[in-house]
Order: sequence, then structure tokens, then C-alpha cells
Amino acid sequence: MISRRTALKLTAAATAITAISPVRLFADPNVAGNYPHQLPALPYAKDALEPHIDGRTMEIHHGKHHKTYVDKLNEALKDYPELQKKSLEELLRGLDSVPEKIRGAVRNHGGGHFNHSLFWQSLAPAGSGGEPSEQIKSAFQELGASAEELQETFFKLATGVFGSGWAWVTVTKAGQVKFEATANQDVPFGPNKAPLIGLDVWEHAYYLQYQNRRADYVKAHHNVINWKFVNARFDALTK
Ligand code: MN3
Repeated sequence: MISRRTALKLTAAATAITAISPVRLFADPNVAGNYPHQLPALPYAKDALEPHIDGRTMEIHHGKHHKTYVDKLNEALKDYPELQKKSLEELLRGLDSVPEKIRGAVRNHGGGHFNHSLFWQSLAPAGSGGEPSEQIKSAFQELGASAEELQETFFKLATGVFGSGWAWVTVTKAGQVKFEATANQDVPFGPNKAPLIGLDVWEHAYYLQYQNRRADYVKAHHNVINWKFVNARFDALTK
């Protein structure tokens, strides 16, 4: 029989092997990634995704909605010097150790900051985003469905999110991908799991252009995926 201490050590070792390592979220070298958190610049002009996502939506979504998440996260952290040292990902992965008084604010506004920072980079003007890498293609093949079926699965997931939330492809260190949805601004982190691609399905992400037609927005998204970014993120997360 193994002692509790040995068992704990073994568990820790196993976790160390399978845990996914954080990769830097921000391409902008001027964004430090800890307090005071900053709004990263869009990596393209605000109207660059037209006609799939219009410039006015991007302007408000990035300049108002995302900026508010950043401001409110900083406001929540202003009296917590220890938490100010943590990266955004450390904060979100360790929500249990955030004082209850600000936990909701960190979860919602920190999550909003993380999700949108990832989202902008995962988009590119139509025709410029490249193609999924062979590694990503084979990860999806492991799910045992054709590319069309997988696109349909993601479509159903994204159109089926009730209320405000996100549709995701997540990945483990071993390169296993999975479709899942989260509510509000929750990020699909796990000890061995990180978000690879996210689609914002809050109404603010599409209402000006598509009104209630979320399905058209989800279909349009497929045309503006930045596979070059997604391929590089997959490689970094599975290294
Ligand atoms: Mn949004």
C-alpha cells in the first residue's frame, strides 16, 4: 500500500506531466499582461473583416465592450497588490484563491478581457487567414467525423448557446480537441485544457449587422478564421 504522502507526490508528478503550459496571449509587445491590464490594439483595421463582420460592430465591440472589461478588471484589482502581480491567465485559473468580494468581477471582466483578446487574433480578413495545419486536421480527424460534419457540429453548438456565451474548440497538451460552450465570459480552462478557438455569441457581437440572425453570423465567422494564428497557438499549447 502506498502512503498518502507518496500518493500525493505521484499525483503531483502526473499533473506536472499532463498540465498544459500557458502561452502568451498578447501579440502586442506593449501589453504586459498583468496589472494595469490594457486593451490590446486590433491586429487589423476595424472594417477589415467586412462584409462578414462590419466595422461599426468591431468599433463598439472592441472600443467599448472589451475596453469596459479591462477597466472593470483593473477597478476590481486596485486594492489587491498580490493579485496585481498575476497574469490574466493565472488569475482566471486560480479564481478559487481570489477573495470572494471581487471573485465575480475577476471572473466576468477578466474572462471578458481574455476571451476578446483571443477572439480578435483568431480573426483575419477573408482570404488571408490561411488553412488549418496538418496537425490540426489530424486532431479533428480523431473526432471521427468529416470536415463538413465538424463544421455542422460547431454551427449547432454556437447557435444553440442560450443567452450570452461562447462556443469553443479546446485542446489538451496531447492535442485532443473538443467542442464546448461556456456561459457569460467563462473561459474553458482546465488543468490540461486551454481554449484554442472561441466564437463570441453575445448579441453585442452581431446584433447591429445581423439583428436576431445569429445563424448567419456563425456562418460568416467561418470565412474570417485566422488559421495561421490558430495553427501557431495549437503548436504552442501542444509542445
Ligand atoms: Mn463580446
